[in-house]
Amino acid sequence: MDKLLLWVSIFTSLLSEAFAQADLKSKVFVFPRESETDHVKLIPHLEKPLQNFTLCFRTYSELSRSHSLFSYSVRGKDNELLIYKERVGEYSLYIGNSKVTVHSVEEYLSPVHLCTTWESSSGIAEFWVNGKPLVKKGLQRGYTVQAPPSIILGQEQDSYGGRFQKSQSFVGEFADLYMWDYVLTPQDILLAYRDFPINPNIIDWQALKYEINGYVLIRPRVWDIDLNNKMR
Ligand SMILES: *[C@@H]1O[C@H](CO)[C@@H](O)[C@H](O)[C@H]1NC(C)=O
Ligand SMILES: [Ca+2]
Repeated sequence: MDKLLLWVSIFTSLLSEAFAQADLKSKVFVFPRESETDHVKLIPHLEKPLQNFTLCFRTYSELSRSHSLFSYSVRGKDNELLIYKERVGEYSLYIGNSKVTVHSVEEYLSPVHLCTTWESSSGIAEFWVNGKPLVKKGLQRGYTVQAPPSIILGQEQDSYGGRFQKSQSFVGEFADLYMWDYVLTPQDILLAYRDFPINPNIIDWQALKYEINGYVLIRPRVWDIDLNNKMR
């Protein structure tokens, strides 16, 4: 019996090492085709439920149809925390299956830096697009986002870790994902926008634990090299 337990624990530690951990600074995940399978699974540093959070990332995509940007599901609730792009300049945040939708002035085919914050005590949700705040909305005041989650990039979960649909998949480039268990100050949001995120304690793009499934590649981020040939 003791031997069995030993083998079980060795097997579990091998399993957890099957996930790569890497510094993806100045790199992107490329989702090069539309599919209902290709995705990246993320392993967050998160054991406790969430009362507050901030989530930031960049995308560069040709999609004009609706698609999933960040899918966080827990057992029994697939849309526990979901960021969904409805169309160019229109984003929805789902918390515990309720949603709010916000609008921004945005150019089709330009890279987007998006931050979303939510605070349980007020229910206030804030979106920041390319360093500019959108109109605040509120949802699920007093709610607690459950953990542990299954977090998937590239597909939208309709069950814990699965049931994807091609029509909701992400196609394009995805980068600079950071997540905190509190609401960042506007100053810190702007720092994340300028590529200096401060102490992301749930997900850190510079020490990312992930597992690629299907046709997803890691490539340098080239879409914001400026004329002096330096990264912003
Ligand atoms: C969430 O934020 C509120 C203030 O906005 C704070 O009072 C509360 O302690 C925070 N909760 C956690 C778990 O950090
Ligand atoms: Ca869903």
